[in-house]
Amino acid sequence: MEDKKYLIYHGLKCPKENHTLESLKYFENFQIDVLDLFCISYPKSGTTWMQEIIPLLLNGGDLTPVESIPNWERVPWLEETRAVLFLDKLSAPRTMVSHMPYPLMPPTFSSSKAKAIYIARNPKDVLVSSFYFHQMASFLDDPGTFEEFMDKFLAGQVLFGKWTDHVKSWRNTDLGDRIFYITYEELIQDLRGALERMLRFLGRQMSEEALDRVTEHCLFKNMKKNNMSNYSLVPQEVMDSSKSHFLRKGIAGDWKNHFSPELEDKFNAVIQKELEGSGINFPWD
Ligand code: PPS
Repeated sequence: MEDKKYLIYHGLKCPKENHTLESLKYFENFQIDVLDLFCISYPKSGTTWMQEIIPLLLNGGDLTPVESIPNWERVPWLEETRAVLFLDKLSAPRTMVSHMPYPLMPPTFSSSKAKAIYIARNPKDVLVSSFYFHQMASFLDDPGTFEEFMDKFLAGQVLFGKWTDHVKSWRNTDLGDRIFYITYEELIQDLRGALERMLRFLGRQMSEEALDRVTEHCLFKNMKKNNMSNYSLVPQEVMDSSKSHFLRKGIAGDWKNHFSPELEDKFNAVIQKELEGSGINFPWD
């Protein structure tokens, strides 16, 4: 049955607000350049944060682009309708984000030399963040109660499918040292240190002073004020900031304010079973 709000792509829900058959074709046929850089995330894991961080690491810490170009234009989503408008205009290295699982990446991605950064976040906080996002974004279904939304999340009936499928798909790649793994929690704990590690992965250098500036700029309290990144440019009828802000709390562990002990047991049981044998260890385990 045709869904009003979502396109179903290889079984994954993609919002029609910013995904079309054409945009997904563009994604599939995208010709990857050796210098391209991908930032991959399951939704609500720190995508917007990376759209702020990466351009600054690549340009030596010049704040001009992140303060003058909207995040979806400076680091576009490869699968979204806006990619075709903005990607061709970017100078190398082109940087883009994607919520796609690894097996759906454009066929030339794995044989290319393009690099990828994968950011993961505690799925309990992903769930909480997504719950509020569904309340404020008119292009998404009403989430219902928190428990109802958790059931949908665990069943993978949410944007881009199951969280566990996503993280597992990106751990089992043949990308070798072309991929760098980082977590939202590491950025929260030591942003400067995480930026230094990403700089090394990207083969870039930055003065201590520039690194201080970038770190300060990318703190939640400062990014929240950046109109090019806080989604205040989006009309209220599309994202209703009176219900929730896109840059909402920006902390690790907000799930503790939302999970009862019963919900925590249920959530842990499903996630642990699905990650069993994967060999993946996360800092929140
Ligand atoms: S989306 O819709 O997939 O693009 O969302 P995404 O950007 O991946 O995730 C949104 C959450 O990331 C938080 N965020 C930050 N946290 C800390 N510091 C900084 N600088 C930052 N920037 C974005 C944002 O607030 C959302 O998390 P919650 O928990 O809802 O606050």
